[in-house]
Amino acid sequence: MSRLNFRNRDSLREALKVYFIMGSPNCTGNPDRVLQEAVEGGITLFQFREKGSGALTGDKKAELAKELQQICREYQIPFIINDDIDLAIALNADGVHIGQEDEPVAEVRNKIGHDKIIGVSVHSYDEAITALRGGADYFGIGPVFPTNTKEDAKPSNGTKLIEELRNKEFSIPIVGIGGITAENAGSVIKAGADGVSVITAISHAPSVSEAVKVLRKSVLDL
Ligand code: FQP
Ligand code: MG
Repeated sequence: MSRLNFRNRDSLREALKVYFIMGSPNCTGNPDRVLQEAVEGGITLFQFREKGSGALTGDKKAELAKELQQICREYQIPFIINDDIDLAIALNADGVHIGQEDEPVAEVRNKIGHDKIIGVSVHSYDEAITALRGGADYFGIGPVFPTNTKEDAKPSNGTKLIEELRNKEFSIPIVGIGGITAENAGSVIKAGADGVSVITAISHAPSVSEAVKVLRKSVLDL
């Protein structure tokens, strides 16, 4: 089967536009159903982040990951795994997302190979330089706005770092994260991000597909 090269910067910029992150702790209902509705609504990228209170582990985590990966495949949406490099390799996921407390980017690149996406969370200019040199494909920058989803979230910093990196001629794809909604998504794109990443704004919406459509509009119709 021929595949798109998701690591290509322009493909990645497109994929980052409406980036949904989710695991079972973020869903009140069935995670498969939530993702199914989200892909129908038009998300462009998905990250499996099985973390927080009640998170699945071991075989149960891997089972859920496979189910969600299958849904992504049907819609040709790249499937990224948060933190768990071994699971990403086992499932032949399209990529991984790592933070500053996770394995160094260069090590992760050695493990997963050159055709996989590596996203890295960065909170400063220095972290950005290190991640870029290590071989990151995109940066996740946030929290842009206050968020309750992540227990260890840093204070929100607005779009300052996104603007700073763009002013310093960083051309790497960037996605904003943290407290983003359809109302404030436009400001994140205007600051220089290629897309927005959300958990709760989609997973807790009364209508998941409607929430995705509204978010899509706020990002794509600028
Ligand atoms: N940005 C993104 C993305 N995804 C993430 N998971 C994070 C940032 C946060 O390691 P990290 O990454 O700091 O914390 P955790 O592992 O708890 O998520 F860019 F994809 F939107
Ligand atoms: Mg992490």
